[in-house]
Amino acid sequence: MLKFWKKSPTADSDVPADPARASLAVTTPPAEPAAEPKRSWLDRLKTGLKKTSSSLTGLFLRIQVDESLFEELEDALLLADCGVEATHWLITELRARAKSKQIEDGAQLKAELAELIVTLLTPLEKTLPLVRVDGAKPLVMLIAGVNGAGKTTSIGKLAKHFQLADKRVLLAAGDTFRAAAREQLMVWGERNGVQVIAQEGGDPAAVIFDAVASARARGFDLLMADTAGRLPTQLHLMEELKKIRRVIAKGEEGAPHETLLVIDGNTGQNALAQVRAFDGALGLTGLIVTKLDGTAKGGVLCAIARTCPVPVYFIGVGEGLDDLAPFNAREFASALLG
Ligand SMILES: Nc1nc2c(ncn2[C@@H]2O[C@H](COP(=O)(O)OP(=O)(O)O)[C@@H](O)[C@H]2O)c(=O)[nH]1
Ligand SMILES: [Mg+2]
Repeated sequence: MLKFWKKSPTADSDVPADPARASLAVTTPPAEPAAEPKRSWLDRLKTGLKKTSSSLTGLFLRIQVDESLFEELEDALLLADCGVEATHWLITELRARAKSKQIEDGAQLKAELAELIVTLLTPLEKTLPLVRVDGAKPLVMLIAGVNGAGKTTSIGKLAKHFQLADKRVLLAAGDTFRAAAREQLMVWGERNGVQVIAQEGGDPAAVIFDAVASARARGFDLLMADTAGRLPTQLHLMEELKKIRRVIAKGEEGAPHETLLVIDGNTGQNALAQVRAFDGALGLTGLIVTKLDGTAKGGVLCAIARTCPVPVYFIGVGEGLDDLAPFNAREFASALLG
């Protein structure tokens, strides 16, 4: 049985109508308790990437730019999850620049590396479109990823951002394996005053198909479909995801319009295998990289940029409603290099 759920008719009364707030940048909720001053997301990102930034910055304190510095830098980039290809590219370019510009001190070399990282990461910077190319509604987003990557949490955070951009949002609880997953999405829905379409058990493709029909019939701007976590090696589950995609495509012109993979920023080089496998199965349009506030080393974005460049729409920097920020190459590079 399909369940329709909404918190209270007044729940979205705090959604501002000001289109100037339509940017997806981080916003401060009016009712959040102010036990301690909330740090900006950039601060949280910087703290999260501290380990990487201090090991890199430490190297640049050297007075002399010599061969051993490049070698240690190479090791540090590999340890920071940059991967072999991106590390090789960065070091090769850095050597060339150091030579052509006759760089002799660490600070100057660090500035060059920062610019190279920005160059590497900039192609990943892209704004998630909130309207369809054909102008019709709804824009359907399918969210996939391994278990615990942060899919449901990111959907909850995005629902709020989209509402602040004056969009009417509907959520589909496509993780039908676990009752807890459905409940979790409903809690996020409740926090935002957003409706959730859910079904007890059953076929995730059918739940999402119904949600698409409902979103269209009721004029919603956006539909975000959650899915159960799966590993790329679980082939039957990857097939199920392809089926979900096919069924959505039958239900709505051009849908899903966005197919997003959520990656845990702590996954290291395995993130690349995830991007490749999910891209192969679904054709990804974007990524959300979560948990960059914890023990993540951050270099994984360089690896993605170099070997499987799928746009990174958002990065997650905490568990709260506001802890999601649009990816910005320059800010990220500055956090990575401290
Ligand atoms: N620190 C931190 N935790 C996060 C972030 N995103 C999600 N989480 C946590 O990761 C756990 C798994 O998230 P969930 O959304 O249930 O993952 P799912 O299985 O992919 O749906 C939860 O405890 C979340 O609170 C993030 O950006 N930072
Ligand atoms: Mg989930």
